[in-house]
Amino acid sequence: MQRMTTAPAPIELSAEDRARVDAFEARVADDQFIEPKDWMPDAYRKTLVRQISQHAHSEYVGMLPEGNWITRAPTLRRKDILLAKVQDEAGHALYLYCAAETLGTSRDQMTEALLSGKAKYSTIFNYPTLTWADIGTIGWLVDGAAIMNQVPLQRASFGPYARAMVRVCKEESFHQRQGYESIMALAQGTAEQKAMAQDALDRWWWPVLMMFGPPDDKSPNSEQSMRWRIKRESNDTLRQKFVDATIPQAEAIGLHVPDPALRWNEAKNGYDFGTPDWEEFYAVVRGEGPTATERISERRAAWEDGAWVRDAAMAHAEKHAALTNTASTAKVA
Ligand code: FAQ
Repeated sequence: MQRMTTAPAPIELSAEDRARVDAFEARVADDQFIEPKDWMPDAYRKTLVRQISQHAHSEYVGMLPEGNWITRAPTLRRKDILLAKVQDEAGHALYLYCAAETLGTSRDQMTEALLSGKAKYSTIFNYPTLTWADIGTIGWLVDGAAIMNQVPLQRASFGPYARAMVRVCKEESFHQRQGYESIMALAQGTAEQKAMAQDALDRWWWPVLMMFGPPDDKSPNSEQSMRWRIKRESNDTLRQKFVDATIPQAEAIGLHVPDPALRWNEAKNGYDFGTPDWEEFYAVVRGEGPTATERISERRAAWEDGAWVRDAAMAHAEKHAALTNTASTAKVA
């Protein structure tokens, strides 16, 4: 007997749920912010937790490559700037963890996901910082790429994420400028300093282009995230904008971007450029990056070493709450 094949039946929503979904979608389409207490589809909540927590982890792990150079900064001024910058990254992680917490996930759950490898963080922080020029290059290019990606996120549909991005973008702008100024000093310095700046650009260029994520036709989350107005611009659009903004900056300080395919395309009013090594990207995403093991073990050690501080803060809060309760009970009596 021949079996009839039928398409799976679409999930039926109750009239009440249909009305909620319609109202949610209308608000998103009208560019209104969705706030934590508003009703939202589960999948929207999950996507936000995924993206915001991974963004927070990136800021948090992202302190390590530069933190590694604080004691070795060449002057007191550079040390001061670097210390402030690394502290800013910790602050960004905190705003983002707080924004994710408003969606009903806890800091402990997010940390567990990072340390167990379940949650990702940006591939870029799995590369080593070998010389002082790497620090200027991170400010110039990594913060530069981060801003390019984060400016549109200031208009993300989820209010707490969008508002966190406003402050983050202001600080990242400062980071980008200090990085460019630092790399400019090297590029205009001695022949050895210029060579060090060029070597850093050679090593960081392609990993920075990978920060924007896979090409649009290989990006499984983009379509839905753009429909929900979480992402406002596609991975490839932002990568192109970054290349167009950065090439003149490299040329202005006499550095050479290591891409033989790079050329100005008058018709598209932008640069044509080569293809990043996507195999390398996916390997780093899988946790096989050059410094992946070191980064996670440092974060695990920091979490474990800080346990007594969290315990002490909880004990203090409980003692304070008990005292307040006793005082208010006495007042009522
Ligand atoms: N690294 O479908 P898509 C910074 C994953 S902050 C690792 O395109 P989506 C500040 C992606 O998660 C840098 N994984 O995904 C700083 C997904 O896997 P999943 C971080 C990546 O979410 C500077 C899969 O590939 N910024 O640097 C990467 O629509 C200096 C498929 O990809 C943000 O997080 C990657 N590069 O688009 C700190 C910005 N790319 O999760 C210290 C917010 C993709 O389904 C020093 N995030 N994947 O398992 C976003 O805009 C987006 O999440 C994208 C990815 C664009 C990163």
